[in-house]
Amino acid sequence: MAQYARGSTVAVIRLCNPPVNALSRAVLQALEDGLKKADADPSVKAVMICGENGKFSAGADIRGFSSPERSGGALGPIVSLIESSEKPVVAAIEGVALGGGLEVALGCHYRIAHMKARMGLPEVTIGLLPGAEGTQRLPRLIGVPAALEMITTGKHIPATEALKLGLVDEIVEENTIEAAIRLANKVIGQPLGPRRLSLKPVPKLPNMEAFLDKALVKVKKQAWGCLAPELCFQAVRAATERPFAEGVRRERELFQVLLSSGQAQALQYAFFAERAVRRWATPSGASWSSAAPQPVRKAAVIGLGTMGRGIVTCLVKANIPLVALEQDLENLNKGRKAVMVLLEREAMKMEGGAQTLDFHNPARLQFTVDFDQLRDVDLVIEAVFENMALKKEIFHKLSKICKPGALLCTNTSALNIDEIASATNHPQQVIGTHFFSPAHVMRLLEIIYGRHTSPTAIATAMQLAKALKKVGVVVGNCFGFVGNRMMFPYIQQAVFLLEEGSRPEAVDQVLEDFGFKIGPFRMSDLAGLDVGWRSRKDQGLTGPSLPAGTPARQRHGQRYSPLPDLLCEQGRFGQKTGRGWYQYEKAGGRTATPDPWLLNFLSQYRDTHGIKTRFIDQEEILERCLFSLINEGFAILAEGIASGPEHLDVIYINGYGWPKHRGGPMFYASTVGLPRVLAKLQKYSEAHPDVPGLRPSAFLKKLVAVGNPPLKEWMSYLSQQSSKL
Ligand code: TC6
Repeated sequence: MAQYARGSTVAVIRLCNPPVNALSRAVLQALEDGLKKADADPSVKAVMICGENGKFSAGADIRGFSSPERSGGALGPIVSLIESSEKPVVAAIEGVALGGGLEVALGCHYRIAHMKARMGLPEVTIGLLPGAEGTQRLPRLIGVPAALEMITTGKHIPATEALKLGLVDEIVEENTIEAAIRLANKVIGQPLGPRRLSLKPVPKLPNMEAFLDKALVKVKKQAWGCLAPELCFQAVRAATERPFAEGVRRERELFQVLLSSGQAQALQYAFFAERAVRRWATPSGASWSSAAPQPVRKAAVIGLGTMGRGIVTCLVKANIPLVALEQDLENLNKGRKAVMVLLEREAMKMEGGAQTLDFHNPARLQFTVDFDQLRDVDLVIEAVFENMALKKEIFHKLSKICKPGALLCTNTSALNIDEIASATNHPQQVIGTHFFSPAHVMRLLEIIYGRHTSPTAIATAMQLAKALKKVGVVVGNCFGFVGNRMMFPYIQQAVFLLEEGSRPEAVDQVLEDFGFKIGPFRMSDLAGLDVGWRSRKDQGLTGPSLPAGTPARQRHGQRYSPLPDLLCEQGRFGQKTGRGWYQYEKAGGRTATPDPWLLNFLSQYRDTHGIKTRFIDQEEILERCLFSLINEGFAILAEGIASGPEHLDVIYINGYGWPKHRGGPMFYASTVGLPRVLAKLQKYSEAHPDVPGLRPSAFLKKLVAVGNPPLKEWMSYLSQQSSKL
């Protein structure tokens, strides 16, 4: 709702729709009524619009975009109504003014903001554009370059920057509402024409065309298959080419295109999925609503390899005092140097420079080889080499040294949390925290509870994720957890496709065209083929422990491809050795080019194993890779390893480069239609009966059998599953 109140001469309209004053239909109606009332009341000389609870408004109600009675369409005319008022209207911006909220403020004749307020037009991030005339007003106010940047990236800007850009007229440190009322009183009677943005020309640039052409190239490059940034660009371009009213018409057309695109739905689903996973729950009944986190006043990181360095960096950035431990002085000094380089770089990026990151102070960041220094920490993150014996040894030590309540986290991508916990006296405090490389950049934190992990431990790990500005997703304990477990069949299919006749660049291209930032082979070269090789040797799938007489392309009666092992035996570990699935300009090089050696090698391999090379089309590549990954997702849901499809999607978007505009693998499956996914899996499974990853999961079959229900209903069918699942 919007509350209307009349002071002596200034009418106050307060947007109120907790928690963020989203502009629902009811709010818009009340806003319109308030404006009309103020207009009709001769004693009112000016109007002030503000938001309830220190927040102006986070924009249109995103949930409303999927309902037939959409709230968005009504906003443009209301913004026009504000602007055309014969009485001055002042926006008092506190907290946030985002999307439609900022568009309302752009309709006002004056804008005054609190120092700590943030503003932005983030519609692009949910697959839309500022469709309440924002693409036409903003360039008129702050110029085309700054408007384009805000509209095509959706970034939020602080009030100080808004003032510099001319987006707000004034910023205040104290009471914004009082300041806005003062301003409103001051401007009564002043001409409003110059304050109406729709009447202003778009500021000219000497080389507008050239500027726009260059900007479009940049926007397309960053969009990575996502429609909204380019359509946002086109709407702003219209502002530079057409009068206001025509620009608005163009904006509406483009808005409709986006609104009906599947991408907007996918991005809006992703927005809510990210928020839904905060409300975690486990099958044993522990949940976010009853578990309280314990405070983390001091932490420790063990191991300063690539992962440990990134983890230290994010803890320092989160202002958590920290002890960083290595096994010996040589590794400690190497690790310390690398951490300092990372921190210097991060400090440069932060507002205020190195002053804001206090990492030279040993009381905040201490490097040591002495385990005794861990006695008083509240939380330890172990980030050593992926080796069970080593991890158990460390956890045994930790359980003796750390104080009884300390949370003991292991950064592992696949190892059994329960086995690690068995080395301690406090298994309830042991939890998996799977960071993604580079740990100070990637947003995902997979949080894995073991059999004994306490609800407090889970809540504390979730709280840590929030402090580190990461998305924490709580999942159960199984090999590879959620992310890597779903990745195994995907990678496996990619390699099988090579055996059958495809090429790394063909497979990568299909998946990159789908929207992945990087295809499976380029990714494997980047991560290093030796990592998987080591794990397969540990599992006895290859190397000296493989029993003599094991067929080359079979393990435990299932199809196996030794191709990655053979590459490793040749020293082809990927980028680090300059050769992998591709060749690189040098060891450590980044530019992948197809390697004729590999083509030759593949052809000999096929001859050796009597595989008839066949042409594999793009559809088969895409379906076999993606549907096998999705199939594993259904198995994960059925086993209760994750509590909903949103968890899998949030993991994939934030940790595995899944294109957000496709909403995550499970959302994608729902858009493809489960009957189609099932039919294709059945077809591929019949062609490859020795590949379990292609065998449709029982849960997928069940969902198809009950009529392909919408994603949000999937889990309700699980409780009705037979115990055979
Ligand atoms: C638009 O305006 C288009 C206009 C053109 C029309 C023609 N709607 O993120 P939080 C909910 S498009 C509905 O946890 P924070 C959110 O789901 C819109 N709900 O808090 C959550 O609910 P839950 C353009 C919304 O402090 C709760 O509020 N605007 C909306 O970390 C708290 O949110 C945007 O894209 C909404 N607009 O961050 C802004 N916004 O508790 C989107 C939030 O049930 N919002 N909710 O899970 C944000 O970026 C952030 O929410 C925030 C607050 C920065 C406002």
